[in-house]
Amino acid sequence: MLEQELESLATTTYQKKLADCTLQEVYVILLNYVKKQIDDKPKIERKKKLYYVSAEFLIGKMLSNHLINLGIDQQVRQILEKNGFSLAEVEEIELEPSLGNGGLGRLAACFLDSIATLDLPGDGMGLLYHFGLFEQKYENYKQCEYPNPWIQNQSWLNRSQHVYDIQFKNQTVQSRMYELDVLGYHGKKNTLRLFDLETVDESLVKEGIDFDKTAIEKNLTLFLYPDDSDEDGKKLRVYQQYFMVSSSAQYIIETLKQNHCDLRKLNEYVTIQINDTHPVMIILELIRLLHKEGIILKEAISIVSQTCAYTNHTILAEALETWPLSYFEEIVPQLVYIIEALDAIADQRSSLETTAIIDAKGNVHMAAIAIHFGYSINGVAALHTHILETEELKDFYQLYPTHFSNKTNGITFRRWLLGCNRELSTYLDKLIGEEYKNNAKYLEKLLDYQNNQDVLNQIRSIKQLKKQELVTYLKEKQNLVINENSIFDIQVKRLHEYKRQQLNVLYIIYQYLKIKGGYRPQKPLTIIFGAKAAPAYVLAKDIIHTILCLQKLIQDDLEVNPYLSVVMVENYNVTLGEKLFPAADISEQISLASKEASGTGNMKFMLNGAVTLGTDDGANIEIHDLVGDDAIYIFGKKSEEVIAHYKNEDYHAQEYYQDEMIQPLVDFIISQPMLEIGDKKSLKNLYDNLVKKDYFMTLLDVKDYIHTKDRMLQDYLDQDSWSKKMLVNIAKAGYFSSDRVIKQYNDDIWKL
Ligand code: 26Q
Repeated sequence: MLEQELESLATTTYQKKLADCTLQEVYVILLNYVKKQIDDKPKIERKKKLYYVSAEFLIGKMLSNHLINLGIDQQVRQILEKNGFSLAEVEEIELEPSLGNGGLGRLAACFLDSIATLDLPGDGMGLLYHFGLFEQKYENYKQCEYPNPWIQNQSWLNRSQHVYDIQFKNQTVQSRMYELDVLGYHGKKNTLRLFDLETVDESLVKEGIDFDKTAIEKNLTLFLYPDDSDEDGKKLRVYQQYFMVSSSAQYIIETLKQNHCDLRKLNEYVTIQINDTHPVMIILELIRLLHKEGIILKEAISIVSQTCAYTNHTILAEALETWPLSYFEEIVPQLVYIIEALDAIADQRSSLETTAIIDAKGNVHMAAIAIHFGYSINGVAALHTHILETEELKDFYQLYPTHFSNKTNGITFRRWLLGCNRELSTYLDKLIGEEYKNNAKYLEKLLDYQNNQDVLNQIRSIKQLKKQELVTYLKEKQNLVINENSIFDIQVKRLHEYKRQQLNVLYIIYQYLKIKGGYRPQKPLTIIFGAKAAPAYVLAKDIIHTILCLQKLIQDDLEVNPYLSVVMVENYNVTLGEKLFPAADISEQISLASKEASGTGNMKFMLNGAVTLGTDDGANIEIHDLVGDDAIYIFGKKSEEVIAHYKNEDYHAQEYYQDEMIQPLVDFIISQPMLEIGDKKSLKNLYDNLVKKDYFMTLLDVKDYIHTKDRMLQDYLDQDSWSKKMLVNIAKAGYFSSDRVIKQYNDDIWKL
């Protein structure tokens, strides 16, 4: 049946038999077949609808995901194989949509999957960036950035007939909506709506990722978060944000009117989840549009306040957006009277400077708008929410205690288990049954087998298979050579000082020097990194440079390379993540306690049987609570101590650097062998920073990190006890299904 349909598509499209098609043609046949299947699926409909507004949706490739959710992946796999193809090679044709930076964008994608799976009506709203986040390449051991065009002629995107005028002070541009189907697991569908500038001009980009930042009518949807280190870049962000929220708000109101809904009852029909501060202007725009519809301002403000909910993803001060009021005057003056009205109301509710919308310097605090004029605010892990309530947002918490709640993040098991680790999921199917696919809690059934030798062996051999697959893939794609019989220790995430890739760097140096001194580890270790640095983040790029220099140094050192290697994969993205998580033995989650709001990579590793080496931060704490002391390795200072150091200003890197164990490690960064490979300025910058500033307290935790990691590597050698740790991690990962989180959002916040 399915096979006949694919054959007939091959005939009508290419006048060939399926077996004679090229991979490209097979991909297009599958694309069209799946799109048609999805067309026939009903939309999820109820009285009230959720709009999840986000500047990022890091959705990953769609083909396999759709096949899984349609329940036809096995069948398609077999048909392809019968005709001489593999699904894996067909997947390679599809380009990954480049619509996010990291955690926040990937979370939005997992949430859409779970919302549809739970049969809740909820659409994503965002932007269609043509070049998305830059593509990373290494040249001379340094990160270089290139545009990342990902929109193919034949793609999952559907162009809609919805076009909106977006009014800026100096010009009006048009926004067109594109749609992507979001399919629930064995279920119905929702839509991801992405807005694009009608007059966008890709030819504006000539070399690298540079372009004329002032040509708004051509550039608005070219890139995700263009470098905002200069004035024009910052303003472009304001243009992008307004474009996104005005398009979304116009679509929402148009839809309500079509359905003859009373706009005064907006909150009975609509709820809007604002993903971080980036879409906060939707509050202002909705108030403006309701006011324009004849609703008095005061009432419009009240209606919108009952409709919007905000999620905070970070406590890093620099990420909490503020814009000078003058930007609004210059770009979207129609919002200024609303900001001033909201500011006046906020002042009446509290006279504290910490909760002001417009501060004394004339800056507009986007988070303050969302908290005063929304009905819910949540953090993304227990510790994170606690810190928001007691530290960062404590004055808001005093004002609106009932608006605060915690929603610990989650991940979709469709992509992060069924999709990326079919061997593990089919093994689980046989062992514990398939209930866990609908209720991830059932993964705990696996605990019954923690002393079963055969099960432990099976889990270990699946891990070995995934390691071999990764080795083959990275050899083919990036010409990297990895010993499949080594321990795979993986740290993949955006590059940021607070995530402390530099701590891992110091461990590498420690291990390198030990081997140079005659130590011979029993089992070789491969430390794998993947990370992009923001183009203007100099120190982050210097850390990448240091890692690439170490990679080269160790690769060329015959004395060391049998025991230790460092691999930094290029252009880490969702697709690479799908290969890396299943292959990991050790999951590095080593942020400075209090700084990583949640983390979600930690959950993907855990679900695939890696053991966490982490600090008491974000969701690591909840992983620890679930798996117990024996199946996780926790080190470093607790968040209270870290927060106290910041308050008392009593952390001085210099004092830690003086230590006889630490000093040689830091010094090695600017040693002769490193300088022979790398760039002095860059290496020296990292060295100086660690010795003199070290804002994220790397040296505070380095000794504990080294000792804990050594202990972990030692424990790895006891294969059975290690396999048991793997099993416990998999069994307990059910809590981190995004289905659980979405149910909580719906029960507590959306009430769809
Ligand atoms: C803000 C202003 C100017 C320029 C850029 C930004 C900006 C861009 C992206 C600020 C923040 C982001 C992204 C943040 C992010 O990804 N946060 C992560 O969210 C995850 C999902 O909740 C958490 O698991 C991570 O802990 C958190 O770091």
